[in-house]
Amino acid sequence: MKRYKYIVGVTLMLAACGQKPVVEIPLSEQLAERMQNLQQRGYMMGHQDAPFYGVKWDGTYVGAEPSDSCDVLRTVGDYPAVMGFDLGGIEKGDAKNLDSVPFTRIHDELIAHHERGGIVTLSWHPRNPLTGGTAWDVADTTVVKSILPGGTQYAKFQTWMKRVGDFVESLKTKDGKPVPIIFRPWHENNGSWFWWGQKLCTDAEYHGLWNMLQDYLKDERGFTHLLWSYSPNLDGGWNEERFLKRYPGNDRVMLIGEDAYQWGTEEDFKSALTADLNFLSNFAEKNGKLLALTECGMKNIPDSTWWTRVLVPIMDQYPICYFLLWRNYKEEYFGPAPELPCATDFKKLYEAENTLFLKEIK
Ligand code: BMA
Repeated sequence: MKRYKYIVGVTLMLAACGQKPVVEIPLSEQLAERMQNLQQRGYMMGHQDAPFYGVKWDGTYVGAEPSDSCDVLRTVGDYPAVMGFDLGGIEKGDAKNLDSVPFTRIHDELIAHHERGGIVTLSWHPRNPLTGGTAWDVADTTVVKSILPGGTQYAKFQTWMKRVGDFVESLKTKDGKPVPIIFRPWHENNGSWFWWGQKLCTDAEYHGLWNMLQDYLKDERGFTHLLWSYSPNLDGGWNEERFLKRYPGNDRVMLIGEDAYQWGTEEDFKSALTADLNFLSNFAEKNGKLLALTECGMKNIPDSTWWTRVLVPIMDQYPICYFLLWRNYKEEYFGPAPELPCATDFKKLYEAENTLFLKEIK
């Protein structure tokens, strides 16, 4: 990671002397350095789909202007530092994503968050290219194979990648600069609930899938502003041998993390997350990668002190850059809202010195 500092330092020196730097630092590396520096001060708070809807309100997606509302803002008076958005549906040329948010709104809100100084991340829940079902359609185990070279759905998937590429390319600031994005495809791949999951493809097919998308966006489209993030699901049993089986490789990944939800007991969650973070933080350190909880939470927060009692004491022990709570939707929410009993606990989390929200990272 020190490399980023060096390159940025040299470039700034040259710029100060009025000279055009020889090397242009990729935006993804500039973002990595920014995140690494911020990590020295603590971890950023992130929220999925923050500006579109919340537990008690629905933006109804009208109007072209980015909104100024979100549940985190309503609860603590500050935006999350990180906002997550999902591309599911873009592959078919749909006007709205899988959660009914128009892509025009995603486009505007993502840029707006970047322009207000925040950090943005994109996930993708593409439909099943073989059956036409959702990302969760896992009845057929030949889907990944079908989109790789020689497969029956290869041509179709090339079009799907192009649509992703076109949307990503459209994410530019007013002065035409690409917005740096933490890009997080093919997530939770150690589970078997997505068509790219553990039992749905071989290790080689998973690598083929990852590489095909990455090579397309990186080499064919020339995108250097994507910070590639690898995020399997909470596992509880990582060791190097198991983890490396589907890890895309050090030259292909800048951030590692995992999606960690408490679905069962608190004890199980705590022990699995602690075991995973012991492994992941060592791996990240050894290989010069950023570390994050790329998704996390407890659905509908039945325990109103869950964040400060369960999550925070674990996160405090590791060099995590950010944690991203999943979306706040009416019957399924993971973040705070002023109307909820967990609001008090979230304010406590907000006030802790090592939790970073937008105002603290600008
Ligand atoms: C899942 C759920 C779904 C949603 C999907 C993509 O975890 O929240 O309701 O469609 O994420 O956002």
